Amino acid sequence: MKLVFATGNLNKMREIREIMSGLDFDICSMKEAGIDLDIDENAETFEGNALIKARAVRNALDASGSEELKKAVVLADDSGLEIDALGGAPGVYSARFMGEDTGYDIKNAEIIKRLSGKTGKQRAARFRCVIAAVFPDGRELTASGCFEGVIANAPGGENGFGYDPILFLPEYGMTAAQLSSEEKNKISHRGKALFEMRKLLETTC
Ligand code: ITT
Repeated sequence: MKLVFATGNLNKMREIREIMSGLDFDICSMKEAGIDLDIDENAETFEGNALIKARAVRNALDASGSEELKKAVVLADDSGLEIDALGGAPGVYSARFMGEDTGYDIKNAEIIKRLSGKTGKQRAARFRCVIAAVFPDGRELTASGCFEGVIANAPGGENGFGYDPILFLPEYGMTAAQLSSEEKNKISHRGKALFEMRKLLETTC
């Protein structure tokens, strides 16, 4: 089955390929499928935005003229960091928090600053991910996953991307950016959502 991923985020795409490797899916990014779209993610939920992205790319593939791409299933990932002490922010605005072009060293430092004085469970946070699938016949599926932790007192680790250096995982005694990519993919929001989606695709198709 050909799967086209509706993401322009190269770090997500790398993780998606790692998680789906060895399976019987022919995976490509929207860029590799020749689709260049600026999608307005204007929903207020991860599920809503994942569906907006997947539907937009599905429509673009229909218009592409390629018979192979017309039959592809489009998948999209919408994800973000939810911090309890900030009322769930940045949440669906994770990529846009402090501006899309602001570096994650600055965004992460600002989050740590906003949590100053908070300890233990007051620092609870999690990554959430919703994967949406849109089929050529219009059917839609969604699957979700979450990755629980607390906001670290200081950023740590060089692996991963985005907010990984500030999500501290008490069970592992390290941040998400200190896990290897293999370890992160096994327990992450994205790993869990994709595992669920794989099962749905296998039973649906
Ligand atoms: P696409 O919409 O093109 O997929 P995006 O980066 O804009 O790419 P989102 O709108 O889903 O994606 O925003 C997700 C943001 O949440 C992402 O840019 C990171 O800042 C953060 N994020 C999501 N998953 C993460 C992870 O595994 N580790 C660290 N940060 C993550």
